[in-house]
Amino acid sequence: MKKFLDLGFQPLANSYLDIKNLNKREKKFNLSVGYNSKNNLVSILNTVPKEQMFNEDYPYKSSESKTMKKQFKNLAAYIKKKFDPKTVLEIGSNDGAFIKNFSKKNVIGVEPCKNLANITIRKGYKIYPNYWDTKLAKKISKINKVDIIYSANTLSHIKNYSEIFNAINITLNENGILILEDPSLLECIKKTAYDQFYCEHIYVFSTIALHQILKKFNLEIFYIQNLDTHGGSNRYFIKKKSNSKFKISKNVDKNLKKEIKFGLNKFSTYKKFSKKVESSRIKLKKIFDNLLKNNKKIIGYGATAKSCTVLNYCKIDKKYFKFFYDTTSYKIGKYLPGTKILIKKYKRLKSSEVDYVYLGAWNFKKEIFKKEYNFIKNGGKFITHVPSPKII
Ligand code: DWN
Repeated sequence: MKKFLDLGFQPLANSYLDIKNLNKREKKFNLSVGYNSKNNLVSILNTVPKEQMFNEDYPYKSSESKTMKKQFKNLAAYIKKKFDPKTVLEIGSNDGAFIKNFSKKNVIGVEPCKNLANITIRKGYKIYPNYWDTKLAKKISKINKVDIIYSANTLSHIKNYSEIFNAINITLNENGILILEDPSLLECIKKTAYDQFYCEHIYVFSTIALHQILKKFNLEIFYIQNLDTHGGSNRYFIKKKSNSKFKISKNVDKNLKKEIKFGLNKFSTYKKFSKKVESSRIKLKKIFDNLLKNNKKIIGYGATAKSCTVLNYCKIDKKYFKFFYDTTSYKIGKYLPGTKILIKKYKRLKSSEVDYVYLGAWNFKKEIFKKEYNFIKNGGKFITHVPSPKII
């Protein structure tokens, strides 16, 4: 593993602070990112134990954005129509944004963050409040094997991917389908979206890396959908090698070729990216310094895990911000890790109250701009760092 990026000492991205522990020392780790030329994997070099990140206090809920709810609804309809599965299993079911589109008798969730698991358990869904592993896979497959396994934004969070795929092979029917969805490394590099790296995102996958890893587990990608979500994601449709029911689409090869053409299989590409990250930091800091000098009122929109990386790396803290707005009940009244910026309950933006709004949730720009149409019409401005720092 060769290091190409150092994002400094960072706190745990989703460890929002209570007022009572605002002055306590936070746990920090060195956020460095590397490339492994053997399997083309890009990963963070120092990891945090999973129990410190995914526990009964996990604050992120997938249902907070209309975009994600709609996306999950559409995918569920597609799965029902195309594959007509008897049983669907979701790894990392969060607050149920995906599984709620299925009948309770047809769907199983796995969610180790107990506060989130309880939301869906209370609604009557079958949820295992555990980490996904072979022990749990054996327990589930004793009851029934499943036709579809879906997992969005979860594979990238689990260090031991061998355990994941072994467990999947135990539970998935011979003719079953695995659908994996995660941020695309190609889009991350193209957009200089270095904030895709934080403690929880151990890997940001390229198709080339995943394609290679899956071979070891007798699994293969047969179709890929390129999505807009989370700044550009890939949805991989995967089958067991022995399953001849589904043909491998030409678009798998197209995606592989696109990534190779861009250079995702070369260390020099990542070195170039790291230089762009450094200039992005300088530009963003300059924008904030100028606004502060001119006494502009700045707030943040969407207290994301991604914002933690950006603000701590760029050293933009509570001196610059009045507060952040967020709709998530678990985050309101708390403070962003490291930078200690207060998070307030979301209120519609008014240009008479705020001058500039930093887009922490830049991945939902379309949804947010639609909602804040009046603010923009009345001269309100946003700041973003993706694909390069600017005022919009
Ligand atoms: O992989 C992960 C992704 C899927 O979710 C996790 N590791 C953690 C989390 O990352 P994030 O916090 O960077 O994700 P989002 O989805 O970009 O977070 C959006 C945040 O913005 C949420 O806190 C909700 C908030 N929000 C809001 O306040 N108003 C979002 C929208 C769309 C809004 O209109």
